[in-house]
Amino acid sequence: MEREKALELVKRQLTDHRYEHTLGVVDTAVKLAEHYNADKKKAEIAAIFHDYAKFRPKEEMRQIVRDNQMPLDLLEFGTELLHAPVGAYLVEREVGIYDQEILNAIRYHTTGRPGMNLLEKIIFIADYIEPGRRFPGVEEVRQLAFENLDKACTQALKNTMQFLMRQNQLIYPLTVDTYNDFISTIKKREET
Ligand code: DGI
Ligand code: FE
Ligand code: FE
Repeated sequence: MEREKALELVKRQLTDHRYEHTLGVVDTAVKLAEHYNADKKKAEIAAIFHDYAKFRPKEEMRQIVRDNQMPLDLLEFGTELLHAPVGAYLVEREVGIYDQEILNAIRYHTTGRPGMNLLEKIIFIADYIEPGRRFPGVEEVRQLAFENLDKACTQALKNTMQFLMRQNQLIYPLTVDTYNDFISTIKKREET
């Protein structure tokens, strides 16, 4: 799909602020794809659509989770998690994107998952470091992103979990699994 067509389709789904965030994610994801020799076109499309479902009514998202064999525990960990898997579903159904790599990058952009591939890591980290992001610790992850993508993901996950814990929020088990997977992968790599 052409960039301009994709942007037009997603703009209608988002607020102006969230659209600006999306443009930042696109720019960052394409730069990371260039840097790490990933598929730039897939990175661009995944970034454009990563928050496609962000403003769907909560009940519609819950219904989509229940009706489509998505993990039911998603419903117990707060509504913020739903837009990622529901986004992957809607981008396939409403936009007609069938590329599983793109859909998985959207599906796992909030929690990550163990064994993430390059495209998934790029979207995950581009979402975290795009120029509009201003939270504590983001500068460190911005630096790491172009030096060591796995360490950048680990740090982003750590920051997110610390943020959630400070607010007494639930941490979704997949987020913890992703963090552990990065830690053990990095450990093994440094031992050899
Ligand atoms: O959609 P964005 O705001 O661009 O970013 P995102 O998709 O990473 O979503 C961030 C939100 O998701 C933020 O409010 C924290 C929340 N979140 C991320 N991981 C978890 C989580 N919420 C819970 N309850 N558990 C998690 O593991
Ligand atoms: Fe998101
Ligand atoms: Fe986002």
